[in-house]
Amino acid sequence: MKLIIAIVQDEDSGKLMTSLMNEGFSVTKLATTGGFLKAGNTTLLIGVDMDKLEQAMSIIEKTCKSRKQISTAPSPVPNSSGGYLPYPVEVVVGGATVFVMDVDQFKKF
Ligand code: 2BA
Repeated sequence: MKLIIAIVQDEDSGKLMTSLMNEGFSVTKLATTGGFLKAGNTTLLIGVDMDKLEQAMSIIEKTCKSRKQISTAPSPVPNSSGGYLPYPVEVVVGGATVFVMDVDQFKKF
């Protein structure tokens, strides 16, 4: 068995959960925050049998779109008053960031 940890954008999470559950996958949704943008995103935990891994990955790939977001970064050089004013930067945020891990044991008590 494998555990898929998929970090996706909030906008994609509802559709992704529905698509996965329609195909019989069990999903747990966590409300998470990205370290760089410090904005909300969604992390899904999906436990899958080996033979269903590719199907789950393909649903994630098809459903999650990458988007551009504006963030701010501190200026690398000080301004005339010695401050470091933040300036806007454009970043492309996933698709999905996906980790696949081996599961040693899976039990429900
Ligand atoms: P955030 O950390 O908020 O990052 C949002 C987007 O900002 C990233 O999109 C990337 O395009 C950009 N970014 C991140 N760190 C950067 C940096 N040091 N300099 C410049 N740009 C940077 P994604 O790569 O698609 O990541 C989306 C979210 O997935 C991340 O949100 C984070 O929550 C998670 N993530 C990505 N890689 C990860 C990793 N190796 N481990 C854990 N979480 C990860």
